[in-house]
Amino acid sequence: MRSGEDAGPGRGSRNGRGGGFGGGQFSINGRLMAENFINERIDFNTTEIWEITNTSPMMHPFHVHNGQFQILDRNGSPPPANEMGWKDTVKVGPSELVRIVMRFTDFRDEENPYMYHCHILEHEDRGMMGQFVIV
Ligand SMILES: [Cu+2]
Repeated sequence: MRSGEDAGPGRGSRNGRGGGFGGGQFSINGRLMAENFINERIDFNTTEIWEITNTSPMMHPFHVHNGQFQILDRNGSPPPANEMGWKDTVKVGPSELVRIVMRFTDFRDEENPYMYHCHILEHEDRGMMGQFVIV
């Protein structure tokens, strides 16, 4: 997914570089969860495609709040039948690249963020989580 470079709270960039799980800690896009940092600002009602890569040696189930998505492809191949429906979580295995597509059509709010995170409790507790606002 797009990276949130450390340009200060609410200034997460959208440049698409350096993304993914891993990096030696339980980080996403090189960052641990920080309560005062908005990782992404997403335009209301536009189509989003997020690229989720996993550079760690373990699987991470990536979960997004405030919407559902569809899986475009997994390592460039179409998803299997059981992954073709609407999802709010997708497994991303080691060295995998998964692309998801979604639109955020509800609850536009510049102040109150939603979360995306690994759905393994021990991982999210160690910082594998980020915040986004719909603007
Ligand atoms: Cu995880």
